[in-house]
Amino acid sequence: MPPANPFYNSLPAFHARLLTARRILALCGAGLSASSGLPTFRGAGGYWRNHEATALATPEAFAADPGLVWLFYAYRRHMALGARPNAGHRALAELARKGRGRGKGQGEVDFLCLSQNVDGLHQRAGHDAERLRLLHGSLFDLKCHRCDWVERGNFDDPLCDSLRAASEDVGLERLLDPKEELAGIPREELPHCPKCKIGLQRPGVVWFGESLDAEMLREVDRWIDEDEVDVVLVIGTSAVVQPAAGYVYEAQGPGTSIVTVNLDAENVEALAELGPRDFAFAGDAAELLPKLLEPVIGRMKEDGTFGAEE
Ligand code: BV8
Repeated sequence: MPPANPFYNSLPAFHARLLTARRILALCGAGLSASSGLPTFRGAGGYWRNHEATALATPEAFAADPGLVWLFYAYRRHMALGARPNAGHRALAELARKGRGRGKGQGEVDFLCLSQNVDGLHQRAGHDAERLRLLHGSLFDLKCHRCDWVERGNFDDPLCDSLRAASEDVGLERLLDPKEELAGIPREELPHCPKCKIGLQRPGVVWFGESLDAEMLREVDRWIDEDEVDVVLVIGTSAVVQPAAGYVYEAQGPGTSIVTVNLDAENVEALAELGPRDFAFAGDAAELLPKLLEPVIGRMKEDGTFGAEE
């Protein structure tokens, strides 16, 4: 792990803090899936590089050119299906599983993972659904853009014939390059709602300008308000998008440790408030998380599972 920041060498200090933690919240972003080969949004080669975020991820963009937006999301479905959860996803899933009862006398670790990622990798790592909130939905949920029809867990790739290009050669560069004239896909060739028959199916993600699921946000607020949160892990996110990023501060109490895990930890929003109880670890989340969480989840074994604590 590159000792790239003044807080790096406090791994033992962080482990000591972790062992006193009863309630842990994580906020995850695209950086967690980077090691699984999925592009982030703002980094080099990122999704938004040639397009403003709103150019492809808003209801208006879908209304204007549903075919282009669908090509983008069908391509991301295809890439996510070809990716595998990494050790960072698995370490968080283990924390959700093992953390529930750390052994006699140590009591429960109450862990909740908030993820901005829509790639399905947490779920494929076996993360307990009770301990996971997908703030921005999932590439693998479909819904009608007109009525209340929803289909959960659709992994068809290609989704339909007219989107076959997204599963073959279209490539991110062409999709995101506004200079590229991609052949429009006629509306009638796009998947339609099986319920109302009129509306188009759309990806089950939260677009910019759309509200997050109100019931889910109430649940998250209730969890945070239950008792002080000891540790907030801010993993692989630029902490720019709201209201997701706001949870870091909402969960922060007088005794809370904010722990930033990021390739360039120095530049993360959350660091701006870094205080004496906080930590920042610069490096790949897939490599850092198993080491950071080891006191609770045990050492990661060759086969990628997590052993009993020494
Ligand atoms: C809302 C799903 C109420 C889709 C996403 C104008 C009108 C309306 C709203 C707004 C507005 N202006 C501002 C807003 C609020 C807006 C917002 O936050 N905008 C931003 C751009 C400022 N928010 C909304 O619109 C939200 N809704 O506010 O509703 C409302 C309703 C109506 C009107 C007004 C208000 C909805 C936001 C949800 C958008 N949907 N995703 C899709 O995926 O296509 S957001 C999408 O982008 C992701 O889900 C994620 O949240 C975000 C990307 O952020 P990150 O995950 O952090 O990724 P990023 O690339 O930025 O950073 C990666 C980090 O990882 C970096 O720090 C990098 O250093 C690090 N890293 C890289 N590799 C590694 C690593 N770290 C560790 N290891 C590595 N290997």
